[in-house]
Amino acid sequence: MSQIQFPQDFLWGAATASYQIEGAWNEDGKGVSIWDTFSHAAGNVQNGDTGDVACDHYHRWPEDIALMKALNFQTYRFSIGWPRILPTGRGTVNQAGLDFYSRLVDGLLEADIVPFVTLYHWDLPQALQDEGGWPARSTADAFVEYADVVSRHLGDRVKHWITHNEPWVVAFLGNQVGIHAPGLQDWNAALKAAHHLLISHGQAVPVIRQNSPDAEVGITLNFTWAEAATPTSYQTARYFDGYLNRWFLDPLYGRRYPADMVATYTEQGYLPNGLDFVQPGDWDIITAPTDFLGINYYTRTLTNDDTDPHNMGSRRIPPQESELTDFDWEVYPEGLYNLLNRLHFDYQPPKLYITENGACYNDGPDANGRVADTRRLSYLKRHFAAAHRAIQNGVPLAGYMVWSMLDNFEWAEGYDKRFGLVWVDYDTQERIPKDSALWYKDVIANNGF
Ligand code: IFM
Repeated sequence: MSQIQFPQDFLWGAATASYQIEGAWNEDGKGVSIWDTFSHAAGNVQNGDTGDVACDHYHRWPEDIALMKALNFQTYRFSIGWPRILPTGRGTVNQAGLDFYSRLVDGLLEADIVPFVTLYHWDLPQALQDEGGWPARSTADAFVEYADVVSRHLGDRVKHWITHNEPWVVAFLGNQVGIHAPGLQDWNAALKAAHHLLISHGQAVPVIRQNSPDAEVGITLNFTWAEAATPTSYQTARYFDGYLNRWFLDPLYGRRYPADMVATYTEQGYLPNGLDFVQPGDWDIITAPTDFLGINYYTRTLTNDDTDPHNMGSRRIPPQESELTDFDWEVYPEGLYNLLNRLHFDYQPPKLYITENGACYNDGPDANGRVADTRRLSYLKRHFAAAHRAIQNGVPLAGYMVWSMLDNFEWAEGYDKRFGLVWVDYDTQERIPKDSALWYKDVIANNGF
């Protein structure tokens, strides 16, 4: 008998993203993405790693589906590589790309696994970057064209759609901090990118609905739980909440951009022409009703008097006694509990899914080929329990997707950081379910633990 029982129909699974696992970077008519360009340029990714081969999922997807089935997954969240579908971002459609995802969706359905599709998980066609990327409004139009092509083709079988994954990361890590593709350091460009990502989301929602009747459509944001360790750093914690959470949440839920952040960005000179990128009608577009909010949660932001609000790197000051993952992120399940309550009571999305939660631990196989990742198992157990407590408070949480199904290409960190439930040997492409995966299999079977 489980002590923690999740609601009936709760959807359990795991997530990945195209560039992080597929490989086959230049096969079957695929165009070049900004991550191909960025990872191929020296100095951008640890060890010069690229996604050229990654987990070779493009060729090994039947084996990967069999693994998911063996692990009891009920859903699989994956993203579509835009340059596989529209190699130059718009116009000519690459049928081979559509066929790949069509086979993947059919394979999942045959295995009784619900396909949960993300349209944009960061691999923008390079041709669109050459025309200005997300800071250019025309990229939003191209996204809507892409969303139309994909949802027309897969919409009969895919019934869960996420427009964007973590638009904050796209806009700010890519265009302001510069550690992600395309590698710019320009605040104003990042704020424009954020707006155009929101616009493209709002414009795509009705298009997807039209092409995929009865589907659920939503967006996934990355969240932090921002707290002040000292009373004097309260403003700094609030700044990080605004920068990371509210800049996207508020417009999506009808509150427009948060006034405190607009004032700060104006003072800093990041908005020399004000919000000139906001056009008449934009707020109506951005607030297109959605069916769910996707939540990606990993850790909290804890500020103290040394935290510099204008330095991302200084935003996490874990207390000395805190437990850290192998990415040095603090393990803080209470942050997930707090966040779920806050989102439900403050913004009221009709439904929530945890579309990513998990941890980087680099444990590998022992002499017997077993991967005893006890720390990941413990991390997941405590976060599942936190989510369960939130459900008991009335939070309409409908599913949980662990990041990630496989160890994979962790962006600027390359292959050094492992988040998978399943170990990947990048030389042989062997997959080994870790102890956490075997435990998770039972959690799914019992709908609790
Ligand atoms: O690997 C990423 C993923 O692509 C987006 N969310 C966070 C994960 C871990 O950093």
